[in-house]
Amino acid sequence: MTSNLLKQAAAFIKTEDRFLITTHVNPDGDAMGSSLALGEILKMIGKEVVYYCDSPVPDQYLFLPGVDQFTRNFADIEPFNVVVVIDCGDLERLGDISKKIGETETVLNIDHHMTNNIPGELRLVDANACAAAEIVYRLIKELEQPITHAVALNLYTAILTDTGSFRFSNTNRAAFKMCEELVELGVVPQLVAQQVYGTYSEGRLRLLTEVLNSLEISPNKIFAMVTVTHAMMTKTRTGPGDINGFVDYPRFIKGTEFAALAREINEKKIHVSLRSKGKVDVSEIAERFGGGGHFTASGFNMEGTLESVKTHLFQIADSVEKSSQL
Ligand SMILES: [Mn+2]
Repeated sequence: MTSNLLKQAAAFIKTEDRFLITTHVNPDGDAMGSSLALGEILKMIGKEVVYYCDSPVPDQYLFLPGVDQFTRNFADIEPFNVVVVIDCGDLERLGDISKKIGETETVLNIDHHMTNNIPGELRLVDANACAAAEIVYRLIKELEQPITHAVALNLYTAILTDTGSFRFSNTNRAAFKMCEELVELGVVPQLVAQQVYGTYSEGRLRLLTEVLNSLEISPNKIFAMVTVTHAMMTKTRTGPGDINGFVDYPRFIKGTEFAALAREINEKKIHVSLRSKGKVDVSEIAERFGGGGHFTASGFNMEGTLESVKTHLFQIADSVEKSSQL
């Protein structure tokens, strides 16, 4: 992504009045924080902003300044000139709003996924960015706007969560540089960590025990997976927003190279999240099934039952070992 592109995007923003900001279903900290940080800045320079996300805001992100402005009501949204798509590489992951994308509005695409099929000319896509928040940060600097406490809190949360608390391979120098500035501006890391990681509902913890019990490991030990069924969520009174981060657990096992969490969307459709320790390119695996993502974090939807998806994934685990030097 060139600095010229940033300049173009900033110049374009100045000429427009009304922005719809949207992000992927089952939003994470980057989706929420990046959207709110940019929206707050746009408002500061006199723009009208509407936030839309197809899924409810997960409990652990309800503390983010401005988060109550997110709407899920499609009918409430009046026409807009610009739609800003943040942290989403796949049109399908936008949910209902994807039908509107690219009709008449100009699309500003802000993302850090390696694969990105969002239509539109204004593409601020950088796979080397630690989070969409890094690109939002650069755009804010280009717009020469001050970072308020609310913006700082949103950006910090986005970077903290998308880097897995500075543990994942996307953790870069920019992440630390930005966070240093954001802490200087008043963000208290301990308080954010408490909100994000210390506010499990009883249901979420009970769901985690069910999910961990579903653990299966491939015979060659390089792949581990867990599953989430409808029955588990009904029993624990939880929803898809409660499984954020659970896919990390099978990856924690010593010796595994990649891991999956497979969740029943309905009886015939499964969502699979994939994570890698860095040797196996899981975006390539997701692409085979029509999905995408990053080298170490990706996902896809697949028609079929949990059992059929498992069979496919274990076959892949077998072939990955044979085709590489793991
Ligand atoms: Mn992200």
